[in-house]
Amino acid sequence: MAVTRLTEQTQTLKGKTTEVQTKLSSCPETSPHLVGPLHVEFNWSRTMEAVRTECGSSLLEGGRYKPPDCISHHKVAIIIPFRNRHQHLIQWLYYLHPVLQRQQLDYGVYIINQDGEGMFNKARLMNVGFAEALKEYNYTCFVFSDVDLIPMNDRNIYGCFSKPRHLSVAVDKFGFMLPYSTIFGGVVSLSKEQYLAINGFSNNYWGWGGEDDDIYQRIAIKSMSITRPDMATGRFKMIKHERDVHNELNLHRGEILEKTSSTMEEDGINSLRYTINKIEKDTLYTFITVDIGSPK
Ligand code: BGN
Repeated sequence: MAVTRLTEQTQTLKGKTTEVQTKLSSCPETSPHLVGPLHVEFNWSRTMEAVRTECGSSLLEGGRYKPPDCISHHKVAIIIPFRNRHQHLIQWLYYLHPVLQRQQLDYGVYIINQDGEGMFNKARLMNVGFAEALKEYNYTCFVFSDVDLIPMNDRNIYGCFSKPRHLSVAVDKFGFMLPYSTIFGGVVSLSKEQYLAINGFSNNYWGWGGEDDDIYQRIAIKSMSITRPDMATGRFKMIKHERDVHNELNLHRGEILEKTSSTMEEDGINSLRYTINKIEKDTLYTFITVDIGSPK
């Protein structure tokens, strides 16, 4: 399908600016720019400024990108729940921007930063990312990623498919294997429809653990299944770190998880409450600082 996009402004001889319409077609099914396995290592330290210089020239403000020569199949908001992980963010941005561009995605990167020092709530931050990204652009696909997970193969597409997708299937930390068959954490993608069908994520997991199993439950309860790449394509490196402060193991996670089927219709994107404290536009990302409240 040919789509018209205003792509250029040209100067006429008389110095007047005219807009030239260029017909763009859909991007190919598989991007010709993919290279496969990637070398990933973390024994370097670049500044954010250096990454901006290296990766920023192709980006629009807020960490936005569209392929210049075709219309992407995927309009993707990448949502990263965040607090106090500046070094990891530098590494994530350095590795991911080139990958996402080789994948010919129409994408934006949203860092959802939990304000304050209260207990961390990753799933609630991911819900905020969904809501805030949609205020900016008609995204059709949402990739939720931990800030410390870097893909080792660019054929692992950060897009959406006919089923919710688990992308980080072979993480070095777990010996490049699934730790258990229903794991659905790390890096996952859901289309807007798939996400809304499960009422987004639970808002009630404070601290570490369980929120990803809850998402899996929601998908299963709605009679959906998940897809995964093969174990070679789905390899990831995790940046090693200590457990964050104020993200202690959630001792209630088991009991909340048992009740998912009876609570999910009332607990999710439809019950999300939050206050945006700041939105900052960097070349490499949109940084949203949010007050998500505290456990009742
Ligand atoms: C599981 C956690 C997940 C976590 C994986 C991998 C729970 C729920 C117990 C009822 N699930 O054990 O949240 O992503 O380990 O670390 O703790």
